[in-house]
Amino acid sequence: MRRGRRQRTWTWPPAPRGFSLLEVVISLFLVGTIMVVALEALTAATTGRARAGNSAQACLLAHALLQEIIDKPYLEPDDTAAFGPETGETATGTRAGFDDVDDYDNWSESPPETRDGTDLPLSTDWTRKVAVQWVQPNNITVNSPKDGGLKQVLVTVEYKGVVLSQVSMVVTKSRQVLPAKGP
Ligand SMILES: [Ca+2]
Ligand SMILES: [Ca+2]
Repeated sequence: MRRGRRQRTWTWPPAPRGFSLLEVVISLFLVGTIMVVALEALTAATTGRARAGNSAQACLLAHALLQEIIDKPYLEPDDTAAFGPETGETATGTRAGFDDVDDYDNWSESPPETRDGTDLPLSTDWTRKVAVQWVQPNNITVNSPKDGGLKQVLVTVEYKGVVLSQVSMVVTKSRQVLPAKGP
């Protein structure tokens, strides 16, 4: 008796086979890893862009206020001069009454505002502070207990309590500008 033989059938191209469980698991792992890396890169790029934008805004806020201050006369032009605001100059709670450089000493505003007290746009969470001090004529890095003709102005800008910008300048008495007196 002759035993029947099974015939094998070959096809071309070979019939596609499915993925094994191991291949599926490896693929899922690779896709997951790539997504995590991509998300981290996207987050880093977004954070970096926001940080650069904040730095630029801090720089603008600091320089705008510094320019306003150094444009003022070195000494009080109208009243008996005092270091800091003279009588009545803080009555409005704004910078509107400030008319000499040292009036701005210890000024702090949050959010930053215009001279008349109007909040600047997009300034929530921002703070500007000013410190003014006499410095020594022969070494402007050293404070002076008296007026030697030089005042250093330091403007600090913070975002959510973190200092992002500090700019300073020394104003000299020789460039003092007094208002014209009428007849
Ligand atoms: Ca003043
Ligand atoms: Ca003053």
